[in-house]
Amino acid sequence: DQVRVARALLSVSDKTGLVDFARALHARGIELVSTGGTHRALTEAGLPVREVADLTGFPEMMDGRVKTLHPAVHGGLLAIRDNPEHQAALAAHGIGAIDLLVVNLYPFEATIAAGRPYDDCVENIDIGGPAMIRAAAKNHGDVAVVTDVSDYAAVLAALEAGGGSLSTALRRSLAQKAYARTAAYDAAIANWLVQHVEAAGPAPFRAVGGSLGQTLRYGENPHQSAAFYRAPGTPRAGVATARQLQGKELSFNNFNDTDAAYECVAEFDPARTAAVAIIKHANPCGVAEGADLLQAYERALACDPTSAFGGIVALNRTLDAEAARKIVEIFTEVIIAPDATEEARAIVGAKKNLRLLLADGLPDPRAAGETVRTLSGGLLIQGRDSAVVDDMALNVVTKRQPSEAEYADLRFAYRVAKHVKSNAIVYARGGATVGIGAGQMSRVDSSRIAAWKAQEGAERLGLTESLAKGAVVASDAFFPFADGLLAAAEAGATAVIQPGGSMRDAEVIAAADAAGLAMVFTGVRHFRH
Ligand code: 93A
Repeated sequence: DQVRVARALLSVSDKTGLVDFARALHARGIELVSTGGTHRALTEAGLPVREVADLTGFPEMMDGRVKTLHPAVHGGLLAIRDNPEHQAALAAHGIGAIDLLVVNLYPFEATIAAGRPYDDCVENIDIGGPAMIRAAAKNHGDVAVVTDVSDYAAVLAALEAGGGSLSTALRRSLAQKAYARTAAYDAAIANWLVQHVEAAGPAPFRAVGGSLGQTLRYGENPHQSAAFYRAPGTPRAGVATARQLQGKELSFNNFNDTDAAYECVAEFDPARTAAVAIIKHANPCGVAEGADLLQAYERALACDPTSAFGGIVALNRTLDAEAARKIVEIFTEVIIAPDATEEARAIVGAKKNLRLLLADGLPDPRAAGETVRTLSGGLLIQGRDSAVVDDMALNVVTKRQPSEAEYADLRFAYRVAKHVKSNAIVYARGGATVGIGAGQMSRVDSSRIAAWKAQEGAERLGLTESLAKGAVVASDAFFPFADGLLAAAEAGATAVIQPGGSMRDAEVIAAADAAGLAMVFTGVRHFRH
């Protein structure tokens, strides 16, 4: 499995270590061939070296764009040594085999990093280099390909050890490295070029292999460009796969909010209960279970009807006429459901602008998958939060055990809290949210907002007691101090669900006991940002 190296072709932009490497090859009796600049460098160092032009019978032309793109080069790289037909072709056309290819590419990445003009960047796209590299790497059964200056020493050592030959293992590993190099090179070109097509189309999903779903009129704000990309592979049911039956084109914010809404409502098993989530600015402003969708919608709406105006409504069952009739009473941006009855479609149809999306099923909340976001100069990728409260071991840490009804509400509230931006505090009662505090930097502030919402809800109904009274409360992460918990107790909550794990858990548990609360720890945090 050793291949004897008789002839090497060197064509390098980065000439670091070139002369020493070539001198050592020459000392082993290896014939050297190279392209213009490389040839010059070697000649100046006093090494005997042939020009590629000599092999091809063509001069380098078009500013070097065509140097090595010729059968005399590619035939020499691709011919299989023990294939008689290949050998006959070499002989017939006077082509000599090339056993070692040493190439590093035009510095495209460095050129774009230096912010050079467009045409300079284009001129630094290497064509002949990658073509030779890929040819030699394909034929690694007979050819060794070196694409990294830092491999020169190892190759020389291997030649020494092999008495002028290179092993299969080495050729194979060099080939692997070679394809990784040309793949990264092409990716760099594609990612650079994407900025110069369709008004700054966002690149991240292209980088991970997505496909353009639709270009959007603008992004979160009118001065931002935007597009929607489908993730590669088989997508989960949801916004990306949904059919839009009617209404205006979805905006960037619609996509984002509709996704948040549908992921949230998908937490509720339609075989167990009807459920509705109403979303604004990617946060739920009301989530409820119900005997049917109409009841669930009315209860979800009651949580915060002001915020629900212009919201996104997600349902976990086939949209029926009763629910549709109620939903269209107020201005709604988008409705998304697994399906809709004919009658419901007709009712929504009367509202021309209202977008109706049918997703053909609910996404599995437990499914694996990734979430991707950009940061300056990179991407952050993580597994999606597929934890579901039903699978968690709920640990009662207080003297008082939650009642059956409290347990049901604790689970409900934690299910919702997963879909509320951190810090998340959710008050719930009877399978409906009554106060949600989202996206605050302080957990106490989220608690205050949630309690205040529950108070407002009571006032709307003409009640004197806050809706937080007798409710349960969920927190997406542990209470770092007893104050957040005390605020909830003061508002009237009777039971608490939270991950636990604070240094001060003992203090928080003591406060819960003192207030007569029941508290369960889930051991699973639901941060969402
Ligand atoms: O312009 S090219 O794409 N056309 C070619 O045929 C070609 N062959 C080799 N660039 C080509 N190369 C590249 O030239 C090599 O990849 C290497 O980076 C560079 C070496 O040129 P020189 O020896 O003239 O410095």
